[in-house]
Amino acid sequence: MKILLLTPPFNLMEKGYGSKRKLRAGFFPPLALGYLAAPLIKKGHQIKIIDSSPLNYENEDIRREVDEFKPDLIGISAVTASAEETYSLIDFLKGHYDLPIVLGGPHVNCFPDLVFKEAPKLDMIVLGEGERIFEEVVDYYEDNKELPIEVFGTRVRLEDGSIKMNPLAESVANLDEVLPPAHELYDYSLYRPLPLQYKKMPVANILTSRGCPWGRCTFCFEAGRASQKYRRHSPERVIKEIKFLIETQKIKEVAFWDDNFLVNEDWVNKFCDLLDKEGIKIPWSAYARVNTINRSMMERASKSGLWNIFYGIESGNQDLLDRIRKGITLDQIRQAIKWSNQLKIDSRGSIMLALPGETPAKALKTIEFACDVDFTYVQFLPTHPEWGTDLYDDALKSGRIVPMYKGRTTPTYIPDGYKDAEEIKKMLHLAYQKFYFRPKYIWKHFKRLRDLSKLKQYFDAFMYIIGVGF
Ligand code: B12
Repeated sequence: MKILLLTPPFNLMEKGYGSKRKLRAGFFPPLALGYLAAPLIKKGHQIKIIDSSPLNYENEDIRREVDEFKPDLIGISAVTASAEETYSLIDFLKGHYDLPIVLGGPHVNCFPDLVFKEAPKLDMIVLGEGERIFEEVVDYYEDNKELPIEVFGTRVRLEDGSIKMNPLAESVANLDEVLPPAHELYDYSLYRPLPLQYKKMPVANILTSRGCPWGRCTFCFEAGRASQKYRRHSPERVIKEIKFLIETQKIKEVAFWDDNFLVNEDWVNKFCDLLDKEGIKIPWSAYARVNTINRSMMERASKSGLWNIFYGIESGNQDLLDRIRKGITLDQIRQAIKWSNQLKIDSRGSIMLALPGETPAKALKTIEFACDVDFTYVQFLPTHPEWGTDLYDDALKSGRIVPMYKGRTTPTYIPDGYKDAEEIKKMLHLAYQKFYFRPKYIWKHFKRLRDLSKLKQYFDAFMYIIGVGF
């Protein structure tokens, strides 16, 4: 059977990152679609993946692809930020083709009731981990030429318009049973991380775990509607995937997108030992929490290629960190960045300005803290309370939501401590200026500029900062 898997058209740079500059960066292969494809390919189905954002596709471009590929079934993956585009795509496709459309992804998991209302022509949704459920749906459809109405983990629109809600499916207990994503379906030339967030191209994104071992931060879906049990692959399985990617896709770097990669020192040590044993010498980056790392783990990882760590810092005010249930202290942040700097591992801190309870004075304290702690890079973003998170409820209690979402750098929430969105915007600009235009900072980075390829990345990074910070 022919199955087309899609992400909807979405201007990631403008709507996602909020940059006014047209930078083709910050894209990664859609892992979810690759995971869904792998077991289907094994069964002999023909799968095509269309990742609309990096292709710059509109609905009409997708129509061209449908005409060419002639799928029997279409699967779409959506995040809440791309919900509008997803609904418009479903409408558009249903207007032109009599094809069943199945929707899955984080948006569906957060708002399963809403999607059927907002996309009146949608046939079916898949809740939770999709691999096994979608396989079952496809098997049934292949035999009967209609969508099944009783598969666990699905909800289906019936002929009378009502929705059949099936029980949820169990998620996979042993993650190693899940086949690696069908990397061969991605066009790796389309993908590129943000400037200065990679050393060598092409970069592959890999997940070694599902779920977040902390899972309590109020701003994150992992803490609420879309939370899932934490599970991790064996180090052996991850090494196998990296080797496959090096051999078949000529991958030169890996970006681990786990919510927290540097957790469980034994796992990390075993993984690094295996990298060394297999002679895999590629740079890699990862996300971490400042309270689960330690110096020996970082040192071991750095010896086997770790060069860049992304830390969720959020604020330089302890009371605000506690309010969002971040579970970290300012001392832990200082300590983590001190270790990173000692071990020459780049650090990127992500900071949320205008959290509930924040005042301009507290924001200045956060900016000062970021400069003082000496991260390699920092991104400052205005708090965007995602509907359905605990932060959203908290935000409503002490501030107001501005409904217009125009990208991550546009304030959508004004805490009581601020006059208006303009004041938050000015604070964001000030944050970028204060952090990036310090003579000490500029000199430090000037010294790092050793080759021309780095120069191009610095130029792109400069344009990106101008795009989001000015
Ligand atoms: C990597 C990543 C990115 C990367 C790359 C995205 C990509 N191409 O894969 C980048 C940096 C580009 C990114 C951008 C954004 N991201 Co992001 N991202 C992630 C991250 C860390 C991993 C995603 C992933 O690969 N998961 C692994 C797969 C296997 O899980 P999955 O996507 O849930 O898919 C499974 C099921 O949902 C289901 N499924 C999914 N799709 C479909 C489709 C069908 C047909 C079926 C049947 C089933 C199905 O089956 C899959 C396999 O089991 C997640 C957090 C996380 N840990 O999941 C956030 C996450 C998805 N991102 C999030 C957000 C908010 C964004 C941005 C809006 C941020 C921003 N303002 O820019 C943008 C939106 C861009 C976009 N249009 O996708 C939120 C989404 C919340 C929500 N309610 O929608 C998440 C959940 C983070 C969070 N905890 O809040 N992101």
